Amino acid sequence: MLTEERTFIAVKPDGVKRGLVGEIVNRFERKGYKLIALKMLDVTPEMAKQHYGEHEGKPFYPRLIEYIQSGPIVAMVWKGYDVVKGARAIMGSTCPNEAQVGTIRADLALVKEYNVVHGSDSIESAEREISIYFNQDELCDEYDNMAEIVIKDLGC
Ligand code: IDP
Ligand code: MG
Repeated sequence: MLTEERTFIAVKPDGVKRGLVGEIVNRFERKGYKLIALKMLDVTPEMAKQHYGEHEGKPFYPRLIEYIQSGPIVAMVWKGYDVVKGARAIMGSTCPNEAQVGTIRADLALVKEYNVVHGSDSIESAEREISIYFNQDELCDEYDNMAEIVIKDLGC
């Protein structure tokens, strides 16, 4: 039986400034994932540190913290079957030149320092990241998603 998960996806400040929000949302939407939350916000220093705590001490950490606060982000929660892994596949590898052609980062980004999109790397990270950016009452899960209906109809 397929199980449903949630993941945290964000269009990073470079993606917002370059006008790529619609393009990036579209990649996840057309796959069939269910959008259950979306908002634009300025990341605070506290949020940035919580989000990227795992990278503290690495050479690129100070620039990463600066980058994620360099303009508004578009924060989202997506739900679906195996969505954590599937969303990472749609995003592509961290370094755009190593990412598979057809992925967001391969198609839309040049360097890993400005790779336009974030996506959680595990179910545990997803739940932690969702709680940094959203309150429970901001998640809108009470509607039907067509892709889920089709899958249920097929009896998977
Ligand atoms: P991910 O975003 O693909 O999960 P992580 O390794 O978690 O990649 O790194 C978080 C973010 O930090 C990356 O998306 C990228 O923006 C930045 N980053 C990662 N590695 C480097 C690096 O070696 N140099 C500069 N920036 C990096
Ligand atoms: Mg990561």
